[in-house]
Amino acid sequence: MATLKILIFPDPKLRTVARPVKQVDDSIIKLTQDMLETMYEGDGIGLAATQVDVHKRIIVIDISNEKNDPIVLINPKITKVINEEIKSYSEGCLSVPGIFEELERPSAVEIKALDIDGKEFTLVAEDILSVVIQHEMDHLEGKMMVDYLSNLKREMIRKKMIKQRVSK
Ligand code: GNR
Ligand code: NI
Repeated sequence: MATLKILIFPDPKLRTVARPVKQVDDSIIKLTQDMLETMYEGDGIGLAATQVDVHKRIIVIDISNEKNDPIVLINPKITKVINEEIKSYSEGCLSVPGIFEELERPSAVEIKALDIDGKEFTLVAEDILSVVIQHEMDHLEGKMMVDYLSNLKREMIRKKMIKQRVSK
């Protein structure tokens, strides 16, 4: 197992649209293991392959307190959006370290994806799981949480990230 380097906003590679996985083979399994290790090391609850500069449609998530309940989603598709209710949640991102912003999203989604065995499954997600899945699926489209903020706020965050990068 290995940890991977996480791209930091405003790295333009974070804007890449990820491509579907053709076959869930050993290299994909190893990648998901490395992504999980990277996510746990960063104290994250989700990670999209985009964030580690791999532009394939793969997401890992673990919202358990014990960090022992990993979920792998390959080629995920949102098949239903419960749009009647919009909920606000304070979101963070491993690619925008130290920034937390309240964002509004549909409260629940139904997703279809392939698991680590290449088998399709359906997941109905609510609350934090729904938020994280929508956040990660945005990454696969090259979209980030800062895109929902005002231009002014995004610009302040961009400057802060560049300053942090220089001082590291
Ligand atoms: O670790 C993370 N926490 C989080 C909190 C609220 C909403 C979304 C997230 S995802 C984030 C990890 C990350 O950057 N995933 O892309
Ligand atoms: Ni993120």
